[in-house]
Amino acid sequence: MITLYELHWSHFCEKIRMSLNYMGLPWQMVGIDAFKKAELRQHPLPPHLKGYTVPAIHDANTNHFVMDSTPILRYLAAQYPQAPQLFPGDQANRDAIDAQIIEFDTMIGLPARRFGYTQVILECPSLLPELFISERAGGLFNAPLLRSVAGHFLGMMLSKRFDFHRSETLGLYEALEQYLIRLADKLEGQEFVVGSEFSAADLTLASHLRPITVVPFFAEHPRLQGLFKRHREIVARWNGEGDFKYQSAILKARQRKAPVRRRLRDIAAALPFNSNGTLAANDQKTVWDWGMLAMPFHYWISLRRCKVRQMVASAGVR
Ligand SMILES: N[C@@H](CCC(=O)N[C@@H](CS)C(=O)NCC(=O)O)C(=O)O
Repeated sequence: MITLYELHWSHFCEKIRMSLNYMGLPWQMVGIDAFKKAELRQHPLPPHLKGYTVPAIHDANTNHFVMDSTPILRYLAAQYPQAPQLFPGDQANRDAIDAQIIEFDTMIGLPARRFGYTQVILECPSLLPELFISERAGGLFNAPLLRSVAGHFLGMMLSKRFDFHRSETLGLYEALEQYLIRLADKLEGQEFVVGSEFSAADLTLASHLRPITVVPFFAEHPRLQGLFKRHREIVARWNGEGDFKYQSAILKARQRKAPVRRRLRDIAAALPFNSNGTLAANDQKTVWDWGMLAMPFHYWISLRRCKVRQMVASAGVR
């Protein structure tokens, strides 16, 4: 049996769940505590990685522990060649799928995570304690007032870890927008992301789009609807669990308040991420250093730059 260690709402983990379902392998999931990561620490840290992250798998059939989503896919494909193939076709096609996945992990997976969490912070920050610390202190953080304070505190920690507050100065929304428009144009009229067969590249694209389904700037973008259609079809088939908690929480929040949108800007920007060859880039920063002192400012001011609450999109706001 394969055990998947995960944070259930993570799109990198959804990528593995869908891949295991696609391959038809027996597997079980174990949710981890993101602060302790005790289940991961029972295994030695793979030497090429800087710290423990999820998804990670332990395969009891081979006693292998594999961390990082694309190395996990490579392992599964090599270990279970009789199962439906994540990397089908000849060697050139397999290499192209692999390279495409690493690019998506880096160019979509990282900024999409920043924007998804930012939207949660802006529209329903009290979801954060439920995601991260609902079991702590006998459920104390589920009490209304504490939950709200803890939500902002966790929001600040996450902003420090992933630099959410720098997105607007980096032009990151526009950079991902431009990347996705190019991708949408390229995939128009093309059934599969790579070659002539369904592959892990299709699953990866579908999972990495999920966080930005809650960001009106992307979700309502007239030129990105083809990508979101692909996302919906693939997750319905290979995941089938419906909305994630953050999607439902944001929908609920929007029944009370208008969504948070962005003022549109006409700027050219490039994504500031580079993969390390066969390993995707990651963007976690240290939380507890002197930079944390500036976080209240960044959390309440920089993070909210360009953002506006508005019921429907207009010429200058989406
Ligand atoms: N490139 C990695 C990304 C993994 C990653 O960053 N996982 C996040 C969850 S989305 C994590 O474990 N975060 C824990 C932390 O930041 O300490 C992959 O493809 O698996």
